Amino acid sequence: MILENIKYGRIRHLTLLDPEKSGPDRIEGLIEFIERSGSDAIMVGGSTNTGSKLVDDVVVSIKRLTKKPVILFPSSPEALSAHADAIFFLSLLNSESLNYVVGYQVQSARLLKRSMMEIISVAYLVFEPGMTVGRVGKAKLIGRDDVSKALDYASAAELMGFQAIYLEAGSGAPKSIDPDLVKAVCDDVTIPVIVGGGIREPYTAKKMLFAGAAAVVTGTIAESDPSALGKIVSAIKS
Ligand code: 1GP
Repeated sequence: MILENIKYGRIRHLTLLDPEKSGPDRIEGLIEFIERSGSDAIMVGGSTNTGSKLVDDVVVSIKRLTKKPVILFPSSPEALSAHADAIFFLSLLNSESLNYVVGYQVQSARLLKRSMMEIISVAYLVFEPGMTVGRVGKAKLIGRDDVSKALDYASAAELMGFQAIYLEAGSGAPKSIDPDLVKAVCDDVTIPVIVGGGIREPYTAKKMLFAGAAAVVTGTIAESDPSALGKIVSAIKS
């Protein structure tokens, strides 16, 4: 089970691939790098308005090239593929739009229940600067060091029964979330905490793990500098 593997430290680094940027021509090279880096799992998603055909094609290609688990990270109820192993069933709790909190989930829930995928309910909290997901998801951004607000949301997420919390600074963020805030959240909740957005340096990734994060996600680095991915994964696992 993927959630169990995240919880017990068997999945500590996840690579996010955006289907729009990881088309069939690039996917083979990217998977080769991911394999060599030692990253534990692959997330697919990220861009806005990605159609299900493209997501499905990318997931099928990835499954053909690697045995690593593939987890959907959908930006919309259309960005799904039954060929993935699991889905982060996200609720963007600090969105001002009900669609991102529960509306899109209502649209896809029955379909997902009939799939073979592991469904992992994740409270998705978007922090400053938020980048595209902050804008598109109409997030009321949480300050990257606003511990009190982060604890309010994280505690609510835990009491509402989410299986994990994802602290997101936004893909391509110039700065990650403050590791001290990550520590405060991890100390306060019993569910696994996943951190992503703006993590490009091995020491930043390591700090997140020291802070108590169960897993770290990197996306941009795999697309812009795949060789740096190995250094991040090694730092996490050292
Ligand atoms: C986005 O947190 C991920 O959801 C990855 O962010 O692209 O900045 O690594 P980066």
